[in-house]
Amino acid sequence: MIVPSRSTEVADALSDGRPVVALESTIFSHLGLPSPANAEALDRCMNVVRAAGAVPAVTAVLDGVARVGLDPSEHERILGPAHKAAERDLPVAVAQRWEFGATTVSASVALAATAGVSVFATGGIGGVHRGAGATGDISADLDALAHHRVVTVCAGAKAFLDLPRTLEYLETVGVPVLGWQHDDFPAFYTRSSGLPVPHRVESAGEVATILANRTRERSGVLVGVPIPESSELDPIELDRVLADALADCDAAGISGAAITPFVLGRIGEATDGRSVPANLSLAENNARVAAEIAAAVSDASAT
Ligand code: PSU
Ligand code: MN
Repeated sequence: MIVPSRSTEVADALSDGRPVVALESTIFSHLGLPSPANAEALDRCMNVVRAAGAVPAVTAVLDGVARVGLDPSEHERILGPAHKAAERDLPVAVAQRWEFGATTVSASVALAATAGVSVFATGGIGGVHRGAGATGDISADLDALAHHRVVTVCAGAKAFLDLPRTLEYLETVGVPVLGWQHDDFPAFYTRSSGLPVPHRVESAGEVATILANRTRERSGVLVGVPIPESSELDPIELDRVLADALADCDAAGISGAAITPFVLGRIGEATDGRSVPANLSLAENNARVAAEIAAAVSDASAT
């Protein structure tokens, strides 16, 4: 089995029972955000986790080694072009000594769980793609949420996915979906997808208790945190932008793992970059909530 290498800071925090928050590297690479916003996103997420008293642990594969927690001198390495690494790619990235494998949500929750980190923050998760009935394109993120003992904190998923089917899938595989002080599953740039979450939670303590009382040893919990109101984009404009981005994706014959980065890039262009500050704001906000949850998980394990 893969044994990720933990930074000294992360290993020390875990052995002392202090809170740790895993962060994925795909969003900070060129696959997730354009430069220099990606560097700002990384800084803001790291800082907000530390300000809340937790230790940030970025996941990545560097020079063929799966890592949980990077040294600040290595941050530069995750801000550029990357090879996308989902969970199934991790053993390949090790065997073939990938210089930089950018870990997606599925790879990050797998590495976090193996390293003993219980809480993970990201921007948005992957999900069931529109038209999956024909293409079968369902993100490996969903299966990973079901099979690793990690709380994933996200702003929902982008509306270019099939959100009703994404929620159905999570129900089928037994992942509790919790709305953070909110009744709807969030849709990334907008606070509400129009789809209710099965359960609303008000506090980090509740999430920690839910994690502690799962019925399956290896299974996760998903928390949907709506984007802060002041950063939300206009839902009507966004619908149009998403429809255009998906049409462009079809016309360009893009398929498989390349779909998500392509559509993300198109949304950035079509909103004149206004999607980027929204993305930074929600990523930072998710990292803050994740740090609160990590603190509650540590407190619960100490008692
Ligand atoms: N959604 C975003 N930004 C992202 C991703 C998703 O808004 O950067 C990335 C995440 O790393 C996620 C991955 O795990 O895309 C999902 O890709 P796919 O659909 O190929 O499973
Ligand atoms: Mn896919």
